[in-house]
Amino acid sequence: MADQPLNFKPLTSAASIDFAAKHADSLEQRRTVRSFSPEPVPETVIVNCLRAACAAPSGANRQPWHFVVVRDSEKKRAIRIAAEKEEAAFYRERASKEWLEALAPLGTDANKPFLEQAPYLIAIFQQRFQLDAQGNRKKNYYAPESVGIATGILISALHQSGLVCLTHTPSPMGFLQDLLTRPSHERPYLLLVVGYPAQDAMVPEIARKPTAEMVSIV
Ligand code: IYR
Repeated sequence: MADQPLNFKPLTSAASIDFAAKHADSLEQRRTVRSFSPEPVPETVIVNCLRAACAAPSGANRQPWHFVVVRDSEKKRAIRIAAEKEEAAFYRERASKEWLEALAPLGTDANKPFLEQAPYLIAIFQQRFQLDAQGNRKKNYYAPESVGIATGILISALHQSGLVCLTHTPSPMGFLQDLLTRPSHERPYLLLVVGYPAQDAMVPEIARKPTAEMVSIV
C-alpha cells in the first residue's frame, strides 16, 4: 500500500508545555458520577465524542469496536431491569467478601436508577473477529487493548465536552447483546452512562495516588 505524508501540525515548545499542563489539570477534575440529571444533551456532542473515540489506534488498524448509543427510554428501562437482576446476584452471592470490602468506599449497591435517568447510555462492544464482504472471519489483534484505548479517549472527550460519565460493568453483561441485537462475534465490553450530573450529585471522598508513585522515568 502506498504511503502518504504525515499531516502533523507542530506546536511550539511553549504551546506544548502549556497545553499538556492545562489538559492534565482538566482531566484531574474528572470524577466518576452515579447521579445524573435528566437534562437532555445535544446529540451532536455524543456523536463528536464518538468520532474522537473511533480515531483510536488499534491492532492492525482493525478498529475492533462498536458503540451503541441508547437514548430510547424503553430500551434504557430494559437495560436497567436486566442489569439490576445481575447486580442483585453480584451483591448477594457472587462477589467475594474482599471485593465487597474494596467497593465499600464507593457506596455502590444493586440499584441502578441512573440507567434510566441519564439521557444516554453508550454500550461498547468488542469484536473478537470481523466478517469480510464474503462472510469470512478476519482475526482481530489486541482487541481488548484497542477497545480500552478507544474507551479512554471517549471518556476524555466526554469530560472535556462538559459531560460526566460512569464506567458501568454489570457482570455478566451478556444481556446487552440480546437487548441491543448485536451479532455473536461481538462481546459487550463496558456500559458508559453519560449526561450532566444531578444538581445534588455527591461523589465519594477518595483520592488518587500521587503521580510520582505511578510513573517512573528512567
Ligand atoms: N458492577 C457492580 C460492582 C462494581 C464493581 C467495581 I470493580 C466497581 O469499581 C464498582 C462497582 C456495580 O456496578 O455496582
